[in-house]
Amino acid sequence: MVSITFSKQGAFSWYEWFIPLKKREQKQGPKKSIKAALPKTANRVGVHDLKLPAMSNLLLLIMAFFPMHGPEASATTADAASLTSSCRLQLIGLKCITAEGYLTPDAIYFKIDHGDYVEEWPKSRMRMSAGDYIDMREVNSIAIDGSVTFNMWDDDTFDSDDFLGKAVLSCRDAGAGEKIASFSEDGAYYKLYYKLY
Ligand SMILES: [Ca+2]
Repeated sequence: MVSITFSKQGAFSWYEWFIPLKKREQKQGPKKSIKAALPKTANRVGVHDLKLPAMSNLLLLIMAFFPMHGPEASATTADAASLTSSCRLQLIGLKCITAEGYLTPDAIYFKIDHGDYVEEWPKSRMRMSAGDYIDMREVNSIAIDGSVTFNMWDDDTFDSDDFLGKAVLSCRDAGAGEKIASFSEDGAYYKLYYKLY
């Protein structure tokens, strides 16, 4: 039996930690990878200060303190990477807090930079003044490869268009629920609500 001292106050026996696991093993068979993943010596930093977690959280704790190496860990990392490499973007809405222009509504459009190409969207212009909100939940979702950059522009009729800011929408936020991108160049202030999944 391996016993590891975490502090002067006492020692933990790994066996005590795994008693519930032992009970599970009797029903489901052994889970050898858990013990195999444990190093011979433990990092002393902070371990003792942690409350003993519920068994369901224990594995997460162990993985956080003792990063694994080897084929299993590589597969896990690859899975995580593939989860963040592509996703879908659903726009929710666009809010104008402060318009760039003050005599006429802004004529908003985006240049969406996908990395290997840029598309202008929408083809029409979104006329917006302070306080306006455009519901975009009916807009078709689009596939994202890693991330896209939304560049917001105000289409001016008689001079060059005004750049109102940019935001990177990343698949790292997939599943994180509603997000907000702010555009605040040139005196304007817009909020784009969206989610990635
Ligand atoms: Ca303008």
